[in-house]
Amino acid sequence: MAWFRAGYSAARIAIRKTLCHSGSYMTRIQGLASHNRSFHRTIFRSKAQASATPQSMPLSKLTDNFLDATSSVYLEELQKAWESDPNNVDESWDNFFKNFAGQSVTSAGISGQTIQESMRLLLLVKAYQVNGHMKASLDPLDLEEREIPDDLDPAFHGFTEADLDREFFIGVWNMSGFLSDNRPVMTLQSILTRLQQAYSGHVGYEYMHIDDSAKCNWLRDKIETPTPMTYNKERREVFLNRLTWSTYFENFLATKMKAAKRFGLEGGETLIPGMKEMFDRASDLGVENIVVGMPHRGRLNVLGNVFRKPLAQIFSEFDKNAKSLDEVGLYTGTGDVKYHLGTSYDRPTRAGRRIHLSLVANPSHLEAVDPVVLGKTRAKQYYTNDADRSRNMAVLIHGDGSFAGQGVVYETLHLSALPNYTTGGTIHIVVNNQVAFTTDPRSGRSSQYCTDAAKALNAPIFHVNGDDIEAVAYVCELAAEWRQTFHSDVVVDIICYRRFGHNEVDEPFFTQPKMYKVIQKHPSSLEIYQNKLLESRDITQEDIDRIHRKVNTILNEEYSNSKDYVPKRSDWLSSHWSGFKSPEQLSRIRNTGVNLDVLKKVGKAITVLPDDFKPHKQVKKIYDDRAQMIETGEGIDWALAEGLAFATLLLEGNHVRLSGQDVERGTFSHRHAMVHDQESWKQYCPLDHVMMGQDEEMFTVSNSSLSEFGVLGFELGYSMENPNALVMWEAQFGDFSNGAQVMFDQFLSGGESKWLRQSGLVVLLPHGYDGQGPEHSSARLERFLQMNDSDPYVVPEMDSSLRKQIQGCNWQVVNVTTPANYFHVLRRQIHRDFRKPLVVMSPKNLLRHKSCKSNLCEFDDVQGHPGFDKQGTRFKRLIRDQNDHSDLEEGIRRLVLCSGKVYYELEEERNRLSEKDVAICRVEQLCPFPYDLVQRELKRYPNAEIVWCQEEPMNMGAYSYIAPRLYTTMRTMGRGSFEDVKYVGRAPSASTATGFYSNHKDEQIKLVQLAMQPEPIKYPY
Ligand SMILES: Cc1ncc(C[n+]2csc(CCOP(=O)(O)OP(=O)(O)O)c2C)c(N)n1
Ligand SMILES: [Mg+2]
Repeated sequence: MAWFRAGYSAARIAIRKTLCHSGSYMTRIQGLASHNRSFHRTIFRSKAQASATPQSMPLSKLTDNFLDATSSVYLEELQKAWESDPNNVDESWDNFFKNFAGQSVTSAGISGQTIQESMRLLLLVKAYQVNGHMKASLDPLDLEEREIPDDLDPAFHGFTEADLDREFFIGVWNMSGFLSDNRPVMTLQSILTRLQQAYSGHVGYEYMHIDDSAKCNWLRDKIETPTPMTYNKERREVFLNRLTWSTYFENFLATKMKAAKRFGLEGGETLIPGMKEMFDRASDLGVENIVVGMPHRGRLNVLGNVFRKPLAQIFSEFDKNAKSLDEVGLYTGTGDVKYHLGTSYDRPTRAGRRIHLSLVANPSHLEAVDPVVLGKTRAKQYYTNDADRSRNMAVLIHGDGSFAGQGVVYETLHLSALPNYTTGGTIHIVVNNQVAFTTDPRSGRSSQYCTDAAKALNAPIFHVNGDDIEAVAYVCELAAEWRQTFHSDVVVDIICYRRFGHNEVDEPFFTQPKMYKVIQKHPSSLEIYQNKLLESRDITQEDIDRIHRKVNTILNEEYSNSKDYVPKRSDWLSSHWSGFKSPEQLSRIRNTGVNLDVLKKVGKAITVLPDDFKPHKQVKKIYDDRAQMIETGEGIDWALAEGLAFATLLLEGNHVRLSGQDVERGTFSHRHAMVHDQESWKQYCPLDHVMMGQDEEMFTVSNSSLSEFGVLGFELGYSMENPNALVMWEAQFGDFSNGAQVMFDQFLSGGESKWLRQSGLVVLLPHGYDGQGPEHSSARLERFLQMNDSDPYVVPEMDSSLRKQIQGCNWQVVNVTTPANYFHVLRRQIHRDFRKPLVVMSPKNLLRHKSCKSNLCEFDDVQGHPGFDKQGTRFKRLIRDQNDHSDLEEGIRRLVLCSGKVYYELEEERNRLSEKDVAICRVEQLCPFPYDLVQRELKRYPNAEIVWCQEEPMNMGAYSYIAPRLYTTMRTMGRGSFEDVKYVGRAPSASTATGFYSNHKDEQIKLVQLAMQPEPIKYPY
C-alpha cells in the first residue's frame, strides 16, 4: 500500500499546483505556512474563488483507496477507469462503485443523483470527519485565526447553491454515522448543517488518524447522530450547580487570600464539572478507583470540589502560621507547598455509588508525575485482580505548554499499550489556556495542537470550547466511554483561557496585552451558562440566586471553621500499609537467611527447564551450571543469588517485579530470566514456577521501552501502592539513569520527607571501571550519596536494638561485592516494617568474576555457617578483611577501606605482593554509613594508616561522602583528624573515565599499587 499513498501525495501536490495556476487559490496557499500553530482568524473564501474549475490530472497519478481521496477530478477519472474495467481501481473503490450503482437505481427520493455526485458528497463528509475540527469554534476568546482547509467547502467538491435542496443518498457499507448505509436520504443543506453541527461546533474531533475502522465507526456513531445531543433540565441544573461551585471556589480564594499563590483555574472552571461528569460516567461503567495526576493549575479546586477534601482544611493550609504537627511518633517530614500534596477520598457519584479517588503528590516538575500515576494504577490492577483493567483507571491532567513540551509525556504515552505497563487506557485532560507562563503557543510548540503527540498512539482527541459546559461534559463522558470500551488512551483538550496571570501576583499584560484586553471583557463560563439557561427557560433567576446563596454560605462557614481547624494524624499510610512504621518508630532488624531445604527446593525450581524445552545451547549451559551450584552449594554467582532472592520472596507471598531495558536477558547476558525455545520460539520463565499454580504476574520480569524517566517513574508509582512487593528498576548502564534525574531528585530522594509516602523501590545501576569508556563506567555514585540526608558530623544511635539509622535516612546506597550479600540486601528490603528506596551500584565484570562467588551456606540461617553471627544471617553492611584477623592486630600498618569491585583488584595485588600488613575492608553499605562497624575495624587495627581507595576520580565516587564520615568516626575514637583520612584513587577529572583502554589499565594498576605501597600515603595532605 505504501506506493499507493506515495502516489496519492504526489497527486495532491499536483492538484494543488494546478489550482494555484488557475489563480483563485493563490492567496490562501500563501497564507498557510507560518500561522498554523496557534489559533488565528479564520479566512473565508469568496464565492468567486470557490468556483474555480480544476484541471484534470493523468490517471496514473490518482491511485488511492477511497478513504484517502479528496479530489473530485480524481473521482471522475477513477469512475471512468472503473467503468472501462473494475480491475483498474483499488478494491475499495470497486466496492464503492458497485454499492452506489445499486443504490442510486433502487433508492426512492434520489433526484437524479449521479455516482459522481455521490462520490463528491462522500468526500465532503469525509473532509469534515478529517478536518471539521479546523473550522470548529474552539477558542472562547475568538482570537483563533486558522486556515480552513479547502475541502470543507462544498464548492471544492463541485456543489453549487442549486444543489442545496436536492436529496442525496450517501450510505457506504460497513461505515457508521453519516456514511452508514441505513441513513435516510437527506438534502444537501441538511447534510451540511449536521456536518457543521457535528464536526465544527464547540467540539473538534480528531480521530481519523486511528487505523481501526471499528473504533472510528464507534466514534462516528456518537458524533454523527441524526440530531445534535442535548441535556435535559435536570442534568443542566447539575451542571449549573457544579460550575457555580468551581467558579465561586476560585472567587472566594481570590477575595480571602489575595496575595497567596494558588495557580487559580479562572477561565478554565468547566474543568471541574467536566471531571465530575467523567468520573460519574466512569463509575457507571464499572470504574471503582481513579488515580489522578495533575499540575498546579486548578489543583485546589480539584481537591476541594472533585476529591471533596474538607474546605476548612484547604483554607487552613493558607494560614502562614500553620505548623506541622509535633505529636509523638507522628512523622511530619519537611512538607511541601499546598498545591503539590496528594490525597485520597471516596467520592459519592451521581448514581449513588462511591468511587475511590487518589491524587498522587507531585513536584513542580511538570508532567513528571505522569508515569508514576500509571505505575500506581497498574499496581492497583494487579492487587485487585482487575484482569480486564476496567475497575482501576488513570486520569492525567496537563497544561497545554507542558503537554507539548515535556518529553516524559511521550514516554508515558508509549507505555500505554505495552503488556507489562498498560493500564487499559489513560484519560488525558488538557487545561489548554493557550499560554504557558508567558509563552504563546507559537513559541511553545511546532505542532498545530498541543495534543498532537497523542496522535502517534492512535488516541482520539476531543478539542472542546471551554466556555461551553455542556460540550465539555459531553466529551468528558465520551472519553470515559471510550476508555471503558477500548481500553486505550484518549485526550480531552479543553480550550480555555487564563483570566489572571500565571499566578495571582503576575501581571499578564506585560506579555499578552492583546489577549488580556479580550479576557478583561470576557464573561465567565458561569455567566454564559446562566444566560443560556435563562433564555431556554430551563432555570429561573431565583434558582440561580438560590444556588449562589447556598454555595456562598458553605464557603463562608468552612472559612470560619478553618480558623480552628486541627490537622488530623497524617494520612501517610493507606490501608495496605497499616502496621508499617514511620521513620520515628523503631522497626526491629530482622534476619534474612533462609532455611537450607527451602533454598535447595526453590533453587531447583528456578534452575530447571522443561524436558521438551530447547534453549540456546549457551543458555542451557548456564542453567546446567546453576543447577550444579545448587546441587553442590558452591560457587553461586550473582544471577543465581538474585534468582534465589526473588524465589524466596515469592515463596513468602511477595510480589516481585523487575523492569528496565533488556532486563529479561540482562544487559550483560547474565540473567536469562526469560528463556527462549530455539525451535518453537516459546518462552519460559523459571521464576514463574517457584510454587505450584503460581499466578503468572506474581513474578514479573519485563523488558521496557527505551525510556529511563518514564519507566523509572512507572516503577516508582508501582512500588508505592503496596509494601509487600519487591519492585526493581534496572538501568542498562548506571549512567543512563541521569535521563531520569527528575525521578531521583524530586521523588525518590525526598518523596517520603515531602509527601509522607514510602517506597521500597530498588534501583540497579551497573557501575565499575573496566575500560569501557566515559559513558559506561560510572553510575554517578557521588550524586546518590550527595543527596542523602545524614549529617556527616554526627554519629547516630548505632546500638542494634535501638538503631533507626536507615529509617531516619532518605535512601540507602550500596555497592555490594558478593552474591550472598546481594541476596540479603534484596531480602532486607521486604523483611522490615518500613520501606526505603535502595540504590544499588550493581556490578558488571563481577557477574562472571572467578572470586565473586558465594556458597549456599552464606544464604541460609544455619548456626555456625559463614554469615551467621549471634543474630542470625543478615546483610553485611561492612565486610571485614577476609584474612582471619583477631580483634586486635597491632602489626597492620594500613587499613584500606573500599567499596565495590575495586576490592577484588586490591586483594589480587595484595596476594601478588604477599602483603601481610595491609588490611582491606569493604564498605558494602555506603549510605547510611556503618559507623559502628567502621569503629570496630579501626579498633582492630590501632596502628593502621587509614586509607579510602576508590577507582573513580576524586571528585566522583564515594570519596567526598566518605571522608567527613570517616573523620567523624575517627574523631569519636580520638584517632586523628580530617587530614589523617588518606586517599587513593583517580585524580579529579571532568570526564568520568578515559576512552582509551590502555590508559584505563595503567590507571587501574597504578591505583592498586599505590594502595599497597610500602611508604605512607601522603595524599591528599
Ligand atoms: C519541568 C518544568 N519546567 C518548567 C517549569 C516552570 N513552569 C511552571 S508553570 C509553567 C508554565 C506551564 O504552562 P502550561 O503547561 O500551559 O500550564 P498552565 O500554567 O498554563 O496551566 C512553567 C514553565 C516547571 N514547573 N516544570
Ligand atoms: Mg497553559
